[in-house]
Amino acid sequence: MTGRIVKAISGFYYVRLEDGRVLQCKARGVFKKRDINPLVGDLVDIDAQGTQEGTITEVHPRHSALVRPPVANVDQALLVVSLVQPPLSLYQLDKMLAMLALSNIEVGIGFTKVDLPFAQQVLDEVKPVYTQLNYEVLELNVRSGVGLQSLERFLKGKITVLTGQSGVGKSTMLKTLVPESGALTGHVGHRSKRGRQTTTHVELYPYTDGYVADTPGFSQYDFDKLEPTHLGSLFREIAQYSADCEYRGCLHITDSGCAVLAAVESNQIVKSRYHSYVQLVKELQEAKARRY
Ligand SMILES: Nc1nc2c(ncn2[C@@H]2O[C@H](COP(=O)(O)OP(=O)(O)OP(=O)(O)O)[C@@H](O)[C@H]2O)c(=O)[nH]1
Ligand SMILES: [Mg+2]
Ligand SMILES: [Zn+2]
Repeated sequence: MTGRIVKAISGFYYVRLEDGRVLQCKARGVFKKRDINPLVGDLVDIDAQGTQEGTITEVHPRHSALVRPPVANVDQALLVVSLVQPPLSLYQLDKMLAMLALSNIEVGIGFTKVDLPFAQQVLDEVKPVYTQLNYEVLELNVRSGVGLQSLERFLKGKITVLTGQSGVGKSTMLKTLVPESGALTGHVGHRSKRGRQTTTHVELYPYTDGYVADTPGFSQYDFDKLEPTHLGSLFREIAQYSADCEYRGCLHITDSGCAVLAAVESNQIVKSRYHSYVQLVKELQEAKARRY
């Protein structure tokens, strides 16, 4: 029998079969010796023991694997971003888009809380920036169901991770999509960063013919090791213009004759995006300096 690992807790893997049954499984003893580490998202073969339990006998090849959060075969991420409460940070948004680009994951942006005061104004300002860059942009009020159809279309048939900062509405979204997920949603106070209701492990929930997972957020670990000169390739428009840049290894910050700077000056590159880029270059330079 073949199934998908939807959850992993203290040595047990929960494998969902095609008929919807979920079996609690152990991995074959030999996996450890061979350094095979089954992940949530893996397609696996199992031997069933009775109707509730089984043993994983084979892990199918993965097309992708994230380390933190540990999930295999993710097709795409929905970057959940709240327009207000917590307020939108373009810097955080651009940084997360760059991090997802580094992980090679397709990404859509889901702006939440469109129902709250001033959210529409913020949305009108930022939405064109990202649609222009060919990101799929969804507008959502998960509480009242606004935008749910486009969300369903986005999720259909894919394995999707919901990611984004604390308090933006990921768990609320999951609970709306999959009521039985029992996702914990927190009320955001100003400093509820490490609140007990924050999601801590990854679980895939079947939705339409795909899966959705709420994630505790992406690790910055690999990103911090990125060479500052590579950052431009993770910003779609900067990557495009840097092809015309005269300088190899140009950081696109000071040199005259830099095609990216010229595009910023003529407003072909949006200033807020460029600001995020510059700030990130500085962060990466500082991270690099700390390593030596
Ligand atoms: N007005 C409004 N409130 C929302 C919406 N979506 C979520 N909320 C509220 O925002 C708060 C935080 O939502 P959560 O779903 O817990 O946020 P989260 O992204 O899961 O946060 P973490 O688990 O900490 O990462 C809750 O009080 C939700 O009720 C929305 O579309 N509109
Ligand atoms: Mg949550
Ligand atoms: Zn340049």
